[in-house]
Amino acid sequence: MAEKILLIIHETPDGDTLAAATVLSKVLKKMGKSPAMVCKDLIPKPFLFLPEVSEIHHDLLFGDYDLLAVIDCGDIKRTGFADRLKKFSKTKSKTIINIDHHPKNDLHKIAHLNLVDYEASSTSEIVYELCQKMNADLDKNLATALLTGIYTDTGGFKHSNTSDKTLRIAGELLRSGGKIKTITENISLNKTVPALKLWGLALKRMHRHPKLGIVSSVITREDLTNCGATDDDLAGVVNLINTVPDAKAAILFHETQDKKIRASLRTESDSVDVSRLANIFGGGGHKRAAGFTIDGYLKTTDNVWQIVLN
Ligand SMILES: [Mn+2]
Repeated sequence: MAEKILLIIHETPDGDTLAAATVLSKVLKKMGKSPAMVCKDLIPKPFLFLPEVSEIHHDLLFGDYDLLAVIDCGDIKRTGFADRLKKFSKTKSKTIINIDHHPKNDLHKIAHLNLVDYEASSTSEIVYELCQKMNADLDKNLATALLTGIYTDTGGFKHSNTSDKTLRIAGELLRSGGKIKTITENISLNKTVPALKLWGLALKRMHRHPKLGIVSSVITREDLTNCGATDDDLAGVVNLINTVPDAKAAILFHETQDKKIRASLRTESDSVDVSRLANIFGGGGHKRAAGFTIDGYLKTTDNVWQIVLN
């Protein structure tokens, strides 16, 4: 039986990976285990209300652990620790468990156990079922956390990955004392003036491609500085431009801190799979939400935006 367990949260963490990992951490502690959590990147402010987030490390020695659980990562690269993970997988008597709902998951190649459900709305939904099987007692804070993971990955129960099972589980989490209001207050209704200014810029620059029916917008580093906004404020911008009813897909291009361009893709169309487009550029994700990163910067001439490759 593994005692020292490391939970890996994916880079640029979202509500789902954070909720699933923090709840598992708490449940494992109650079972007398010694879990730890690691995430390469900083935790975005809206998720600081989740239990245990203050205990997330940004780096740890993998060799100190018997078991790694990779949470909601989609692929090895997204863990942020690809090389170390591959090395760990080759070490005798060490185990990797992959807990995820992303399709085309290459983690299964190195994981010893895959708890993967493509039909699940979120990894939090899978973790809920795991908790049920382990007879773990979910208090109101843990219920709110899992509800946060489900809420964020379903776009507040608006995306079509919201199944009857998702809503049944959400109902059970509410019955355990989970609070929707805590989630909306922290995540949806806490927009600051800089964040809204940034949204304004993104809306102003929206462009609809006449033939492809793709709606896009751009945000540069300079925009963030001018608005006084942070990277956390970018969350939600692509979902906002994805509200155009007849658009095939929405893409937001934004410059990252490490001088690259991150493209976030969304679609509401049943006939479009944005992960296929993301795959072409070395990215990945789901049918309805995906992303990729390119080495370059954004440039404008006469209100026409261009991606300049480095
Ligand atoms: Mn997820």
